[in-house]
Amino acid sequence: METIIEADIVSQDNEAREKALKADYAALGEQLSRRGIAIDDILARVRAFGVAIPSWGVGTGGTRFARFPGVGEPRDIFDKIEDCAVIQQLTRATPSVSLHIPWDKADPKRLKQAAARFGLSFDAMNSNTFSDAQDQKLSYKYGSLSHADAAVRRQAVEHNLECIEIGRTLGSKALTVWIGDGSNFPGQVNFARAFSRYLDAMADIYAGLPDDWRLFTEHKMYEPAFYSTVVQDWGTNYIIAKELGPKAFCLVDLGHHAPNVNIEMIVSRLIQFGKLGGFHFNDSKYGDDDLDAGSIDPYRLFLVFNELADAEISGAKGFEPAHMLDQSHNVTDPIESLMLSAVEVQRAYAQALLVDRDALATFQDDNDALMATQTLKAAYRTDVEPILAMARLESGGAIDPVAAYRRAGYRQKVAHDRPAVASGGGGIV
Ligand SMILES: [Mn+2]
Repeated sequence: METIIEADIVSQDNEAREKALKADYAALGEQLSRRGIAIDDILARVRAFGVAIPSWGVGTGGTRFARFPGVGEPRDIFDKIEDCAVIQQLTRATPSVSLHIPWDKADPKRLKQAAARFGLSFDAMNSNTFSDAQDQKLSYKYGSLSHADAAVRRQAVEHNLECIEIGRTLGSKALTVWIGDGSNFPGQVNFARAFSRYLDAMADIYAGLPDDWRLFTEHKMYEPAFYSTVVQDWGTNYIIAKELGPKAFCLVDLGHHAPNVNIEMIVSRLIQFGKLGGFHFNDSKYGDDDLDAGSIDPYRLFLVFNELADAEISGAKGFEPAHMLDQSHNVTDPIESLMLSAVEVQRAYAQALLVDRDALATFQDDNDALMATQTLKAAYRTDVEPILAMARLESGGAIDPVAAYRRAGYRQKVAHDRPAVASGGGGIV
C-alpha cells in the first residue's frame, strides 16, 4: 500500500516521543486497572474505530460572505483522495472517504483505483439537489424532492438513483440524502403537501436501493430555507425512516439543531427505536457553524458517545452507526483540522467506554443524581490521550499527527503542483 508522507519522517518523529508515550500508557493502565478496566481492551476498541472523511472537507470552506482560499488546495477529487490518504496515514482513524455527486464525478473505475492505492474505501454517497449543477435541465431554486412540479421531482429522484449506481461500482453501501427544500415566507409552501411530495419521491429512491444498502436522511432546522424546511427535525426524520422501510435510517448532524437542544437524548430515542443511521460530526456555538468536532463543547460530544457506547455495550439491535466528519475549515489547514477532529471523536468514544455502567445504573435506580452525574464526569475527566496515541503508533500512524504533518511539509509541497484558486466569492462547503 502506498503512503504519501515519507515513512522515515513519521518514524523519526515517533522515535522521539515513544519513550514518554510508553510511560504515560503504563501509568494510565495502572490507574484504569484500579477502576477495573483493562486498558488493552479500550485500546483494541479505539483501534477498530473509524470516522469517514467527506471529500469536500479537505478544501478550504467559506461562509455566505466570503471564502478565503488556502494554499495548495485540491484541484479535483483525485487530489482530495490524496489529502484523505495523508489524514489516514497519520491518524489511522479515517479509513474511508465520502463522495459528493456531482462535485466528485469521475470515472468510477479510476476513483476506485485511486482510493485502493492508499487502502481507502468509500463511505456513504451524498447526492446534491440543493444547488443546480452545470447543464442541469430544471432548477432546484424552489425545491427538489418536494418541488410543486413533478418534472423537477423526477429529475431529483433520477439524480439520487445515479448516485446509487456510481456507489455500487465504488463499493459504497449507503446513500445520504439532504435537501435544502423549504420556504422563506409563511404561506409560501403548504407544509403537508410539500412533505407528501417529498415522501413519494423518497419512496421512488428507496425502491432503487440495493438490498445491502442503507438510506440515510439528514434533518436540518434551517438554512438555506429560513422559515421552514421540509426535513426540519428528528421527529420528521424518524417519520421518514419509519414510512420508507427497514433500510431507511436517520442521520444526526450535530450542527443541525437549535442551540442547547439535547442532542444526546435524540440519539438515545433513535437508538431505542432502531433508526439511528449515523452522524455528521462537527461543533457549533450558534447554529450550523460547521466548526471542528469537539472544539466548542467536548462534553456534549462525550455525552453523545456515552449513548453510543451504552448501545454498543448492551448490544442494541441493529446498532451500526456510520460516522463521518462534516465541517467547514475556513481559517485552518483542512488536513490539520480533520486529523485533530478525528482524534477528538475517538477521544469521546474512548472516554465513553470508561463509564462505570453498573455503578451508573445503581445510582439512577437510587435517584442519586449527584453520584450518577459524577460517574459520567469521572470517565470524562480521564486523560485518554496515551490510548489514542498508542492506537495510532500500533496501527502505523503518528504519535503526534500534526507534528509529523508539519515536519513533512506536505502543504508546501503540493502548493507547487496545485495553483492558487482565485475564488473569493461566498461558498459554504
Ligand atoms: Mn451534514
